[in-house]
Amino acid sequence: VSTLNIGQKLSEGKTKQIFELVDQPGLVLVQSKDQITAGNAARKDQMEGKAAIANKTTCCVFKLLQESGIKTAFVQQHSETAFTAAHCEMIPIEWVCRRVATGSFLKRNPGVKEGYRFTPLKMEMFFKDDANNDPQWSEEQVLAAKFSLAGLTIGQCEVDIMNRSTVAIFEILEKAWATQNCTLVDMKIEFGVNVKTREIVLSDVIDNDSWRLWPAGDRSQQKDKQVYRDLKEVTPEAMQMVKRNFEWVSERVQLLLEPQASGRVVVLMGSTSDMAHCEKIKKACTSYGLPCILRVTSAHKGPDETLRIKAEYEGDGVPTIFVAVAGRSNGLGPVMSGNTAYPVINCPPLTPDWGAQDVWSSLRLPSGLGCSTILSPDAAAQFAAQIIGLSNHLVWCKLRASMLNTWVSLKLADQKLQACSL
Ligand SMILES: Nc1ncnc2c1ncn2[C@@H]1O[C@H](COP(=O)(O)OP(=O)(O)OP(=O)(O)O)[C@@H](O)[C@H]1O
Ligand SMILES: *[C@@H]1O[C@H](CO)[C@@H](O)[C@H](O)[C@H]1NC(C)=O
Ligand SMILES: *[C@@H]1O[C@H](CO)[C@@H](O)[C@H](O)[C@H]1NC(C)=O
Ligand SMILES: *[C@@H]1O[C@H](CO)[C@@H](O)[C@H](O)[C@H]1NC(C)=O
Ligand SMILES: CC(=O)N[C@H]1CO[C@H](CO)[C@@H](O)[C@@H]1O
Ligand SMILES: [Mg+2]
Repeated sequence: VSTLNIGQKLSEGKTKQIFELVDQPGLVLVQSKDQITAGNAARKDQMEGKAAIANKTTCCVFKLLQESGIKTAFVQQHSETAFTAAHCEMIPIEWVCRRVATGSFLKRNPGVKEGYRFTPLKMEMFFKDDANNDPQWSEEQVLAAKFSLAGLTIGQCEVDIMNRSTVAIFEILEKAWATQNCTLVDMKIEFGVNVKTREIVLSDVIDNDSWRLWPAGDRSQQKDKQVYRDLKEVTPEAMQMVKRNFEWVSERVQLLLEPQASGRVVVLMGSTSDMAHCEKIKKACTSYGLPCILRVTSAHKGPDETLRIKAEYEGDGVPTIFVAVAGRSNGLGPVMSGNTAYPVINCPPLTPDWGAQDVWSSLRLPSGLGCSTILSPDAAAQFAAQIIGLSNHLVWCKLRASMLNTWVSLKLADQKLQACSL
């Protein structure tokens, strides 16, 4: 535990305190309290160790999101019960995202049966207003409020970005929990405006208060705070059960950060003259957390070696994608494709002089071959990641976040262009 120079308390709520950090302008310390509340604090009990569990849950979840590429306020864990985060001005809206209908949704939408699955996900917004029990708001109401935080006015563009981000965050957590045979039923999150960068980032915390989790999709085994809300009477035994459920989650939340499946990309190049092209593939694979191995072999000049190298990677059971990099006539990819059940991607380094002719050696193939051809080294790596991502949630989460970030940059670029041309 490093020592922080803790400054004045900036705010305090029902579950946490926010402190300024004297030596780190722009950052705050988020300190959890050992208190569990429900029904807007109508019920309140101390639960020893709850803060530590909440902190661990938040830290693991934010780490998963951060490593995936989602922009969050989280910086790092500080102690058992605290973490440092970017100082944000909070947007007073709770974004709720649902996969399965349950809880308050059923009350507000009579007739809908519990267990109804939303595809696409159902989005709802609630204005954070304790005095009025957090009323549900429409998009138009959010826009009409014209919130201004850290110098940023919350308009259509900002609402769209939060909406899209909430969906991506839900899908990432849903995918991660699925590895533990757990259904993420619904989730609520909050966004803030980073006071330094004026960016909208996921803020506050994500812990048991924030979601419903049903192991094996079974509501009767739920492990979230609903168990506490549903208690008829708060007895020491009942609180022990709530705590055991919380501990069940905190044991598993760590597993969300661990890969559940292996995978690798093996780039075969016909000659080291294509090394720069191959290094680009490797760099892009690394950005998805995919191990990438470079080998030199020519299917024309050393077919025995090519097949021996192939056998090396078929022999240890690690799911492998071969990328063939061969200039002029690409014999490498098609020969590999005809002799392995693993996927093969041709990524020929085409040259301006003969490229238009050379590409046909990758495209026009004997029957029975299923190799694909992707010209851009980045795109070849992305396609390999998409295949591995079918069984590896950490890779899938990076792809999902990258798709969100691309969408957001386009949106912001358009907004900037419109502002300039006004
Ligand atoms: N990174 C951050 N920077 C600044 N403030 C933050 C940050 N993260 C959380 N906060 C704020 O800290 C305050 C205390 O949090 P807490 O969750 O305890 O409040 P609360 O009583 O639940 O009230 P609320 O209904 O606003 O959540 C909240 O106002 C929250 O928005
Ligand atoms: C809370 O944060 C600290 C900071 O490093 C971390 O080590 C700890 O595991 C977290 N919480 C719990 C419950 O352990
Ligand atoms: C969020 O996006 C979805 C899909 O585009 C849309 O149907 C919904 O109205 C949006 N909700 C809000 C609150 O912006
Ligand atoms: C999830 O369920 C499957 C099938 O029932 C089982 O094989 C697997 O071990 C379970 N995984 C976890 C993490 O519980
Ligand atoms: C706020 C909250 O209740 N968080 C819980 C989420 O999950 C962990 C797992 O044990 C609990 O300890 C937390 O208290
Ligand atoms: Mg709160």
